[in-house]
Amino acid sequence: MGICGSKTREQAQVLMLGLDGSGKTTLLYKLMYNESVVTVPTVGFNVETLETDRSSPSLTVWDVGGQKKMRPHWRHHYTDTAGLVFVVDSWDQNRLDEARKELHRVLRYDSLRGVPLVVLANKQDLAGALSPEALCQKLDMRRVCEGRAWFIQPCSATTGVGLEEGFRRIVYLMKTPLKQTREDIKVKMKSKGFSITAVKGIVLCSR
Ligand code: G3D
Ligand code: MG
Repeated sequence: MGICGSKTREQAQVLMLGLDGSGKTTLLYKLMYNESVVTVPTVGFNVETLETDRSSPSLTVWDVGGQKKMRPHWRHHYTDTAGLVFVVDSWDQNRLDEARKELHRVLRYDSLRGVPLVVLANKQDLAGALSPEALCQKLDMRRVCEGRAWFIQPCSATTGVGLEEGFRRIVYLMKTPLKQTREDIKVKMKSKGFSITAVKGIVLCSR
């Protein structure tokens, strides 16, 4: 499911969704090039490859436009998706209900059943941004993610804080059986020596 072998390298498709303006494109380019780019609303999609170490597949990250008119196209990307990243603007509480509805709609698709999810609680640099715990409640995560490995990662695409960690989490969840992830993820990651380093926009995961 979404991880295809090749002679050279395994590839896993990570689908990054979220409302328009949540910060998807900004965070992808911050992660890749450590640069703050001026974005325009994404029409269509951006695709970038994040390299990992050889024990993990490299990630093909699809940043699909989040405007209302683009959302019906999201489902065309579901079939080959090994990991889902849903970006939320943690500061804009006016659009949280809309974000919740879209997230729940995505998670109802059969082809995404059991696919691990990381919610990136973006824009944590802004005063008044909701905490991951508050988002967890507002997005009704525990109920809607029953039977799925998931994690909420606070981050800021502007400063870069939490971005690598978020993608490290999705790799971890993709590689680890759900039963295991139910235990304390933090402890497990620490004990496995799971680490990540960004070098010139390349993400390296090692265990
Ligand atoms: P999208 O790809 O999800 O549609 P963009 O979102 O990456 O285009 O970002 C939308 C706006 O949010 C941009 O501002 C961008 O600079 C801003 N943004 C993204 N991430 C963060 C963040 O972590 N913190 C803050 N403070 N702003 C962020 P503009 O002004 O260009 O619309
Ligand atoms: Mg965009």
